[in-house]
Amino acid sequence: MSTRKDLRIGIIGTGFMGRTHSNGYSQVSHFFPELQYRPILKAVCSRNAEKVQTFADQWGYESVETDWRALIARDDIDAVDICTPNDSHAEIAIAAAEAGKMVLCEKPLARTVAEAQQMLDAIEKAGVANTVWYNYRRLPAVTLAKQLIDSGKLGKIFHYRANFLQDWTISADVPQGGTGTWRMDVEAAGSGVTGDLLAHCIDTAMWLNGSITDVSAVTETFVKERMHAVTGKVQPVGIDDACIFHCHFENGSLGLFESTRYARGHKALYTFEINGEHASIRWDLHDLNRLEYFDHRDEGIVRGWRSIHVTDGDQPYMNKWWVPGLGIGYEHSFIHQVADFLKSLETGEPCSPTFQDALETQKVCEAVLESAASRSWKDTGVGTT
Ligand code: SOE
Repeated sequence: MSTRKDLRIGIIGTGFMGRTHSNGYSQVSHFFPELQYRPILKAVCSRNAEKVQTFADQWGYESVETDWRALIARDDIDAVDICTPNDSHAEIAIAAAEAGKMVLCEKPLARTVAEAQQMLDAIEKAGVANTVWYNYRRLPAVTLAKQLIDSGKLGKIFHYRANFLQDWTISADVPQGGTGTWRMDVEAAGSGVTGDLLAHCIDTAMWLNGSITDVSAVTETFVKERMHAVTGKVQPVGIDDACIFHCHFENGSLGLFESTRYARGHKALYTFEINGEHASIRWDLHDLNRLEYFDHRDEGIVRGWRSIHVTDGDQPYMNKWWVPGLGIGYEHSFIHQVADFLKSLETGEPCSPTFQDALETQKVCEAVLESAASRSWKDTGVGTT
């Protein structure tokens, strides 16, 4: 007799993230067959009836809703997955938690710390399982970086450097608001590159290197007015187009972070480099299966940067895929997050990043924006000091 348990998913939002998550749910049981829980694509919700039906047909969802409240009210949904623009995360997550549903929320958790705190309070009150989709943690090379750091191979860490560069908003004709361009509208997104891109870098950084305690930032909005896709009016732009900050980590190391959507030629260049007393590591999303590693303790005549192709069965997640030497892609980070979430339901352990972890990232983002606005250093309130 099968001991398999169904986890009935209700997903809200059918954009880019709706697709990455749906792919994760669809693939996970094929590659992680040992997991007790199996996602069932029960319902998908979006306001446009025709589009949501097309999405359901394409991905195999059993049913559709056009009102997220109706989806949350259903008895046949165990977990609500929020893939909507940031301005609806808080309302949906709180309602879902109050209805006793597990909640998976796309990043960033919210627009502000205040919203994120309310979401965490609701989750904790309801005692429901939760996770936030900071997916890059679950690329094998990034997870290997975590293992190397935790094993002490780098020794004391001095520097953490990260960039996330894109170029899709340079044209002044890109509108703000509306489908596809809501990330340009401060009301919908909460912020610009800080919440959208630096939040990824901050999540990875605090996972790998501990709490960021204080920050000093500068932001710029290069195009000051844009047409709003919903109102049709030209309105002031409220988001940060570029953000650079430096910071202290609780472990004494220094951090330097840069993000922009105005770096012509870069579509999604996420890189980090960490320098420790004995060794350094660096990673680049454009070559996502590779981790570069330099160890000063290597014999002098062969000392140099090693280029580790993270595709071997004893490297993180890789025993689930193909054979050594064959790479995997961006989409696998989402499959791994679903797998880890399902595993957490078996073990009862939290699936990081939890709402609590994502609140800490939100605090750093907010301190970054406040620092830039006030041209002063800001404490993040994260960590123990
Ligand atoms: C923005 O363009 C974006 O799609 C982010 O919203 C994602 O979180 C990032 O992973 C890729 O870029």
